[in-house]
Order: sequence, then C-alpha cells, then structure tokens
Amino acid sequence: MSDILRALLCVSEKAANIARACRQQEALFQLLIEEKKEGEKNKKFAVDFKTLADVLVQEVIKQHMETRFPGLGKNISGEESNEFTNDLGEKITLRLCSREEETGELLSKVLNGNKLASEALAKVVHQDVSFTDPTLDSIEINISQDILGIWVDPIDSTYQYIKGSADVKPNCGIFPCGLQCVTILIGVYDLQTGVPLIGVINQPFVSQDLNTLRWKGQSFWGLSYMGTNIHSLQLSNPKRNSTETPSQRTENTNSEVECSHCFSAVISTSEKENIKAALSCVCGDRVFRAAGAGYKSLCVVQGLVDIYIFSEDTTFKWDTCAAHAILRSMGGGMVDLKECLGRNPEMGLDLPQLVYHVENRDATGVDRWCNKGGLIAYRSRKQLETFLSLLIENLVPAEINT
Ligand code: 2IP
Ligand code: CA
Repeated sequence: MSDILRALLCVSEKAANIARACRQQEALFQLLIEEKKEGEKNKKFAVDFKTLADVLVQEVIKQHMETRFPGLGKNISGEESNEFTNDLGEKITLRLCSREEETGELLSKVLNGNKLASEALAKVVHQDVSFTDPTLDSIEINISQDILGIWVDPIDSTYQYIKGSADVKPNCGIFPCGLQCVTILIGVYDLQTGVPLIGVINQPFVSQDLNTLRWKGQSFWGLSYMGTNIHSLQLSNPKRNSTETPSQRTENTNSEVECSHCFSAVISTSEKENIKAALSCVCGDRVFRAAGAGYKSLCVVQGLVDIYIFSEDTTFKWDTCAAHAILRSMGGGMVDLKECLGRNPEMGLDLPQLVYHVENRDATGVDRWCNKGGLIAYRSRKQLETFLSLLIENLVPAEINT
C-alpha cells in the first residue's frame, strides 16, 4: 500500500484529535480565534476567522509528512499562514518543536502567556496516534514522492467549527450546518499535470456520546493512480446510521438515472437565484443546502446526493483537491461549471476537470488559488452528462429573467 496514504490517514487523525481537543474547553477555544488579515480573507464573509487550531493542524501535517518523507514538506501548501501577532505586538512563527515543552512555550507566546491552554495544546500535538485499517494492507502501489504536491485545509467550515452547534438534525442524512460539516481535507496531486491522485477527508465530529460529550469521527480516502482506483467506501461496509439514510438514496446511488427529478444536489447557502431555479426544475425538492465545501463534496462521495454544484468563485484548491481525488477513484470527478456550460456536449470533448498545480492569472492573495469558474462534483460521468443537459435546458429562461 502507499506509505504516503497511510501517513496521511494517520496525520489526519492527529489533526482531528487537535480539532476535538480545542472544542472541549470553551475558555481555550475563545482564545484561539483571531480575525483574518486582509488579503487572506475569504471575501464571502464580512468577518472571517483564523483559529490557532487551523494553523497548528497545518503545521502538524507538514512536519509529520516531512519527517516521514524528507523533502515533501516544501510541496505542502494550505490556506493558513503560520504567522501570529500576540497582544504584546510580538510576531511569532508557529511551528512544531521537537519537544512538547518547547512547543508549549511557543504556543504560550501566541496565547499571551496562557500556560494552561498552551500546555494542553502542546500535549495533544505531541501525542502519538495509532491508525490501523487492515483493508489498506492489501493495496500495493508505490508513487514517487518527487511528483507530489499536497493541498491541506486544516479545518474546512471554520465558521461551523467556531459556532460549534452539536444538535442540528440532518435532512435526508445531510446536515445543513453544525459540527458535522467540519472536515479536515488533504489532497495530493501531480505537480506536473495538476491531476488529483490521493484524497483524505477526515470528519472529526460525526456523533457525540451524550454521557461523556465526547465526539467520534470518521475518515474517507481514495487513490487514483496509473489505472489503479481504490477508495475506502468500496473496501469497508459503509457505516451508515439508518436514521440518517435518505429514503431514495439506494435507488439513486448506483443506477444511472436519466429522468428529470431523479437527481439530487447539495448547494451552498449563497448560491445564485438562477441556479437554484434551474435546480428545482432538475431535482424537484431534492436540493439540499449544507455548509462547508469539504462537507458538501463528502455528501457526493457518500452517495447522499448525486451532485454538488457551486457557481461562485469562493472555493479554493485546498477545499476541493481531497474530495476530487476520492471522486476520481470512484469514477467521478470535479469539473469547472462555467466551462461545462460553455461547451458543446455533442463534441464529446474531455470534461474540464479542475487542476491543482497552476495559479489563476491576474489574481492576488487567496484568489490565485480559487476555483474561479465554480464547480460540479459528481460520482458518475454518465450522470453528470445527463444532469448538465437538463441544467442547461432549464438555465436559459432563468438567465433571461435576471
Ligand atoms: C470555506 C467553507 C465555506 C464555503 C467556502 C469555503 O472554507 O467551506 O463553508 O462556503 O466556499 O471556502 P459554503 O459553505 O457557502 O459552500 P473555510 O471554512 O476553510 O474558510
Ligand atoms: Ca476551506
């Protein structure tokens, strides 16, 4: 099996432990929030937050991978910068030290001398994590690490993470908001071609034990390389909670449905009106809103919906790379919505898959790495083609109205 995949799963579990630990103490959590600096801001929100947990997780992933695979660290990128300024105006570059005490001291500077908080954090950061999945042992694949680049989103759906709602009820298995929408995303791509090869999605908050208030998480992975396509959902029995299963899911997951209203889609709360109008023609009432780009993609991976569609340019390479790799390993993918709408399906051209190695020209700050044409995530190419033709049919009158 690919050692890299194993290491990524292990470090994603460590990241999930950090994310859970930070939510456990409210006082600690309040200290971790810092407003994003201009230029690093996701323009969708008036106020955006960078959490120390975010930066810590990103650094842990980088350091762990660099230790196991020397040279790989420099090819790991993410949304966060590891620079902090504390109340004393001191600039601190957050990194993982070799000893827990040192990391604690560094964290204490960021946390304005809060010893309790910094020691607790250092402890979880340096804790060993064991991750075993026997199904992984059967995979024999070796990918040269020199061709690999990695996108990391240490905490996707930061807003939901900060809000921390634990009692949101799912609709047909899909959580519109809440801690379930938080994911840790690690996507590996080919540096030369930009094609996503390995994806790990860790969902740290899946179910909560009401006695201990402890959360359990789960992770998903997929690998698609040189004709080998393998993913976690095909290997293990899907651990689905029956109360969360949508009534139509089994009918729709594996069959290549061709009729209108047989599709289901998940969308952002900020989706445009004309897209929403077209979707209600194509999907009827099976259009679900959910927070988190990573979570919405995960809904497609899990077969909770057929499509995740987004027409805005506010997702980024770190939001999509992991799920894109998993979807590829399932026979699906993630395409540029704008390019899809402009292409002639009769021409049978290759689909405009998102790529991960080149930045957008004439863009600055985070926008260099945004998916600027929007996206559609799907599990089956045939389904995508049918969905697209229905969408285009229904989108024209809506566009004339706007
Ligand atoms: C965000 C997060 C948001 C998403 C946005 C991402 O990442 O996933 O939820 O918006 O596109 O960039 P929406 O939920 O409307 O799809 P982060 O939380 O890491 O900033
Ligand atoms: Ca994100």
